[in-house]
Amino acid sequence: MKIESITLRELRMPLKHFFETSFGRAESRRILLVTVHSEGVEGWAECVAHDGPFFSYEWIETAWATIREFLAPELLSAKLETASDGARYMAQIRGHNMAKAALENALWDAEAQQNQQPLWMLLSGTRSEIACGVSIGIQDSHEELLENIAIELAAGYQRIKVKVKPGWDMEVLQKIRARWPNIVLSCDANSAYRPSDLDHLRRFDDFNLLMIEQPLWDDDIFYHSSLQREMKTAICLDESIRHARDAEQAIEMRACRIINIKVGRVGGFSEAIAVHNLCQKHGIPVWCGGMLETGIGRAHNVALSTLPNFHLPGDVSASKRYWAEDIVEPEIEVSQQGTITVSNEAGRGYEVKKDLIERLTVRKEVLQRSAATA
Ligand code: OSB
Ligand code: MG
Repeated sequence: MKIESITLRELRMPLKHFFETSFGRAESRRILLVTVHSEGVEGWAECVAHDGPFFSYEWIETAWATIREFLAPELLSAKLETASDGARYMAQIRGHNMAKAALENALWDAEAQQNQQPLWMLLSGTRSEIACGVSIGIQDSHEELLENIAIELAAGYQRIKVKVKPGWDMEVLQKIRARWPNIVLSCDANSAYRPSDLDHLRRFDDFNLLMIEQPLWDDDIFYHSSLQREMKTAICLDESIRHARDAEQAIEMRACRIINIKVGRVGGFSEAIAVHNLCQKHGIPVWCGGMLETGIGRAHNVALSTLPNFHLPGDVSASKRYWAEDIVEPEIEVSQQGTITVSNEAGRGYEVKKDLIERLTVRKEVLQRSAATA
């Protein structure tokens, strides 16, 4: 795979509805898109870094600068056989997984197109349909949250996840369970609690939750393992799992019983597959997390979710929950049974709407293969 150039674009897109977590509220997104131009095809991917360093230290400006200064030059002078080789060329740059993932995933999309093969097959996926859940943010009132849950259940979603934090937890869960005693329900704290909250955290056990996601620090495994011993509810790690080695430690230490895989957080499809395979070997089910992606990142999440150990519904939901108009065609749609049927087109399976992308673009930079390596 010879890479002739790489295009970076920043888009501004308002969210249909604000999304609030324990670390803050987002009303809109700055979207970083990567296009890899290689031997007649365009591989597209989305960098899932957000507008500020809150979910992780990466944000759109660090990703843009790291890609431009360090990662893209590696790939533009590399000799790649396959997309996964890209990960090895970028490995000497520490961290910056979301920036790396955007490049590597664009290579996978390009490779799938060059092979005239659907991306999910290139990733060794085995499902033609994936199970979908929704993640519902903190709302202005309990009533609004309950109303939102009712809407998503009526749409067919198989699992409801609510964001929690101190002051938006026990009462909220009580009200949800009073109205829907039997739905598949989980919660995500995004690091809002501390080990000293143990007595409080134990009360999550009263709600028959599928899991509690990332209750403690974003970079912690050790204290989660102490906490898992004290709780019946399965802990799921999100932020703490940056690569397969983290997953291995977490499993060894029994810090969680479930792992959320976000392809951006772990640095790309190669590492996501490694985390998936490791979890499968140890009997730890995984599910695909979301980062409020546009259709491009979402298409990649759909493809990843076809791997066999994605046993639980992911945070991969319909485009229309986020965007007035998505930048792919068709938009990502979810059936009344809460499933997405995987596309059998070559590559990511969703066309990019180039005119719309051009109109939404506020910044663009083309990185060329240097004359010396051409
Ligand atoms: O922790 O899973 C998370 C959104 C932004 C940052 C972190 C998270 C989330 C979500 C939303 O839960 C998932 C989605 O709908 O894309
Ligand atoms: Mg999470």
